[in-house]
Amino acid sequence: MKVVYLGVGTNLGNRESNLKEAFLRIKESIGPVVGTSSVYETEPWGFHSGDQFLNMVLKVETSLEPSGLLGRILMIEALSGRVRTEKHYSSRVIDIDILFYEDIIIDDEGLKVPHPLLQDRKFVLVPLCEIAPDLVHPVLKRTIFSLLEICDDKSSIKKFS
Ligand code: PH2
Ligand code: MG
Ligand code: MG
Repeated sequence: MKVVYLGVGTNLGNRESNLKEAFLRIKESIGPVVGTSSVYETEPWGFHSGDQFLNMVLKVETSLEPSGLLGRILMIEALSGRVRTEKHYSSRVIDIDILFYEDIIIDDEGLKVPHPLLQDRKFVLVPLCEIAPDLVHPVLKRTIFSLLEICDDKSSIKKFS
């Protein structure tokens, strides 16, 4: 089994049930969820919208290879009613991002791991730091705790549950 960290976010519809549904689908089609952060209410990062996000991070065990994992994620997003239209950021019912896949580095057109912007986003670092403060970023060679310490993202993020 491989250990992966997934970031989950939603800012449309019934956000709490979107997260619950994603959690169940991840458990069923990716693998056992062995770590769960709190849920945070966060301001949209990188675009303007009145719709605040709920974000959380999950630690999941899986036997899927990275490409298979991405396939399952896209399937779960589609089943949850996600429609991909614009190229830029926009509101969405569910977004599931691969933050880390073991300590593997992937730099393909369609898949970049670790997630290339995770160090810039408090909505990822704060929940991640709750469940994996000592995890070392394989490219930046720093722990999540220290990445959070030096992150200058000023957007608002507060515990929701
Ligand atoms: N996801 C984005 C862009 N901006 N902002 C917040 N607060 N939460 C997100 O999950 C998020 C975002 C792109 O996936
Ligand atoms: Mg995302
Ligand atoms: Mg995504």
